[in-house]
Formats: sequence, structure tokens, C-alpha cells
Amino acid sequence: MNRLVVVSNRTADPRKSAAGGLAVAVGQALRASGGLWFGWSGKVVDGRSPGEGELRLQQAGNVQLATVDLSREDYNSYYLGYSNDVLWPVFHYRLDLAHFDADYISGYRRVNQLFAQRLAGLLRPDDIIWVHDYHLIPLAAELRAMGCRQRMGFFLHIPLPPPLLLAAVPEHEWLMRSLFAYDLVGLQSNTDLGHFSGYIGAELPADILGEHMFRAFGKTLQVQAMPIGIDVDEFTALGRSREAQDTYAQMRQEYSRRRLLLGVERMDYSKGLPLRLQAFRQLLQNYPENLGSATLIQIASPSRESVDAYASLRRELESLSGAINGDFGGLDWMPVRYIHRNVSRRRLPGLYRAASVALVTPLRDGMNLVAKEFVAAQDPDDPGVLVLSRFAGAAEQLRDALLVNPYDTRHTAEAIQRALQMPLAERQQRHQALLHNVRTQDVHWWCRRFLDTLAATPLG
Ligand code: GDG
Repeated sequence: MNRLVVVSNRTADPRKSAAGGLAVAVGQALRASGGLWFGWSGKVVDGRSPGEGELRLQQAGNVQLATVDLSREDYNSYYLGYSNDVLWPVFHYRLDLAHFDADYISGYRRVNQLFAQRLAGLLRPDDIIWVHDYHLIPLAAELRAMGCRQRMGFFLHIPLPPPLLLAAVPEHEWLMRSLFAYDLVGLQSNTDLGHFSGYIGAELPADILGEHMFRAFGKTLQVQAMPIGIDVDEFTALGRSREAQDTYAQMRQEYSRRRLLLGVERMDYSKGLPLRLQAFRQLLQNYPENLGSATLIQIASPSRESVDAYASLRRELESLSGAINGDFGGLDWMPVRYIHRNVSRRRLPGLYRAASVALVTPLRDGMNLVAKEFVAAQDPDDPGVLVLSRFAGAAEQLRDALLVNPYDTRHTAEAIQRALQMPLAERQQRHQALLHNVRTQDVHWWCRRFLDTLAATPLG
């Protein structure tokens, strides 16, 4: 059996369940064949020259973890800069938030070169290499330039934007050419696949050989839509933990006379939080029967706080939730409980299960795993309702959610009201269909599908 090598910006110890669904799934795939997981250690070293980083090896069962520290300059330009101040905003359709800085792109190239140099020495000829996400688009091209001929696949966790938006990135052609160094590229949705094909047709001297096969730069590339899922069994088991059960009991007691609405995400402008709060305000305004009852718990866990756009989002959310509470709240009821802190993963299933409605309303999202976790955590006899943005990748699969356009806050408020009033039979029926999808297309299905397709991809 070929050894699996996973490369991602961060690594995790696959034996620890706190790591979450993706780490568990990738960890399991790594353990099956014995494997290597390579990435940044998470440490930033002051005073080190850019492009330098020592390799550290650690054994976690039969999985080897290989990590590299980054210099401050590399961290600023590769991670905060090009990855999170260029690729993240543009790929989420936010050209207005992107900063095209020449130092960023040189740092991005330098760190990808550094990773390739450190990784190349660890590779065996028959390894299968699986690279994850926008931080590492040029990694395969760097490895190929060093003579590595192994099978290499890449999965993009975030959306691929429409061709003209992508073309606004000064290095767009180089980025897309870099993808052709892989043998397989996986995208989250058919929409993303359509954008890939549209870009290739419009911007490159390329041949579209079929729905999934493209030829350019003397290389054939297979591209497939493969939606990521969650580990349903792991999440269900987590729901049986003491912390999850206590959280559920506490919430049910506290909200016995009220209706609980829930939002859970990293604080990020792609998640549509200000518009969600505005929709919730309209719910209270337009459907006054919810006054004194509907309560939104919004968890926005801290994320990338040194990027400017995130600091201003934080101020906006504090002001919006304060205004809603000031305008509608009373001595015995506050409509919004806004929590800018990380909540323990063990409490999440209990929170999800206690909620009548989940609000998952990103403006753009590669997939969105919160929507799937919410479905997995429900009591099938008395399930909550999922209100889901049509702009989340998950909307292609979760057709039985109440799909909304998050920019249309009046309509979103209407959908929330419909969710709050939905009869039990309809809730059960929708939940059953959603759960079927979340179960059959889980993270193990996704992992197998990617790796089987990569193993079967003709090289060339
Ligand atoms: C990227 C893409 C794609 C959130 N707050 C807390 C917390 N979380 C957990 C959730 C969930 C995960 O973080 C978030 O996953 P998402 O998929 O919703 O979003 P991104 O982080 O943006 O992930 C996305 C994903 O990659 C996978 O391909 O779906 O589109 O953007 O698991 O539960 N966990 C804890 N405390 C929190 O406060 N413990």
C-alpha cells in the first residue's frame, strides 16, 4: 500500500478528538496506510531570516508529524498577507477587502518553496501526496521543479470565484498554472467546478477534454466536485459526552419558555453576521409575537485578529447586538447573546440540539460544516430547523433546509418566522432527508472518494 502524505497549513495530532472532523478523518486515512502529515508548526520566530525554518519530526502512533516554524516576515507575508488578505477575500468574492502587495506574493512563493524543500527530503518514490487549501496552491509545482514525480492531489476548501473575479488577482494565471502541476484537483461544489471550467475556457490556451478533464501547459488535469462532510459518528459520540448533555439540559431549562436561535462560527466577514443580526432585528420588528421569546445565541469565535477587516467586523457586531438589545430587550429578556469567545467543542452538540433554529447564513462559503453538525446533533423526534444561505457550498446538498438569500434580510426574517412555526411533521420530514445526506456523504466518504480518484487518475 502506498504511503499517504498530507500537507496542510496546520497539522494536528490525529489521536486527539478535540482536533475536529477533518483532522479525525485525515488522521484515520493516514493511520490506515501509515503516513506523514506536514505543515507549519504554528510558531513564529522573531529574528529568523525569511525563507528559513527548521524541520521538526514527531511520531504520533504510525503517523509522522513534520512541522516547520516560520520567521516573522514569512508569517506576515505568506499567512496574514497573501493567504488571508488576498486569496481569502477574493475567493469569497470580496475584492474590496483584498490588498495586492508585492511583499505578500514573494512571501507566499518563498514559504511554498521552503515547504517543498523540507518535504522533498522526506518523500518516498511511491508516496501519494494530498495537499490542502489556498495557502499551498503552488506546492506541487515547487516539488515538481525539484524532480518529485509522485501522484499529487489538491483540495480547495474555500470557493473558487467566477473567472472575472479571479482574473483581478495580479498573479491569477500563475496560480491556475500551478494547479496543473497536480494530477487531481478537488473542489467543494459544482458551482466551483463551473467557475474552473469557465476560467480555463476564457483565460488560458487550454483544451477542455470533458466535464472533468482539462489540458494546458502540456499537462492533463482532472478536476472534480467533492463536497466535504463531517464525521457523523464522532459527532454523535461527542453528543453523549457529559459536557454536551449538561449544556443541553442547562439550555432547555433556561429557554423552557423561550425559543432559541443559534449561530456558530469563526468571526469572519464571509459568514454574513451583520446581515444576520439585521434579519433577526426584522424578525422582532415584523413578527412582534417573538418579543420576550426569540433569543439568538451568536457565537463568533476569535479568528485572524491581526487582519484589519476582522477588527472592524468585531466593532460592527458589538454595536449591532448592543443596539438590538437596547431597542427590544427588557428586564427579564435580552434578544441577543453575543459571545466573542471559543466554546468547547464538547458543548457544541448540546447547544445545537437545544436550538429550535440554526442560522447559517454566510455570504459565501466553500461548504460550511456547522450546517451539517447542526443536522447531526438533532433529536429526530423533535428536530430543529436549518435556515441556510443559498451561497454556502452545503446548499447544493442540503436542499431540505430553508434556503435564503442572506442579502435579502426581509426574506430571511420571513424564513426564520416560518422555521419557528413549522409543524412537527414537516420538521421531521425535512430533518430525515437532511440527515440522510449528511450521513451518506460524510467525511470518510469524501476522503475515500478523493483518494480513490487520485489513485485511479492517469498520470500526464
Ligand atoms: C473552511 C471553509 C469549509 C466554530 N466556532 C467554534 C467552533 N467552530 C467549528 C465548527 C466547525 C468549524 O469550526 C467551522 O467549519 P466551517 O466549515 O463552518 O467553516 P471554516 O472554518 O470557515 O472552514 C468552509 C471548511 O473549511 C471545511 O472544508 O466547510 O467552507 O471556509 O466544525 O463547529 N468549534 C469550537 N468552538 C467554537 O467556538 N470548539
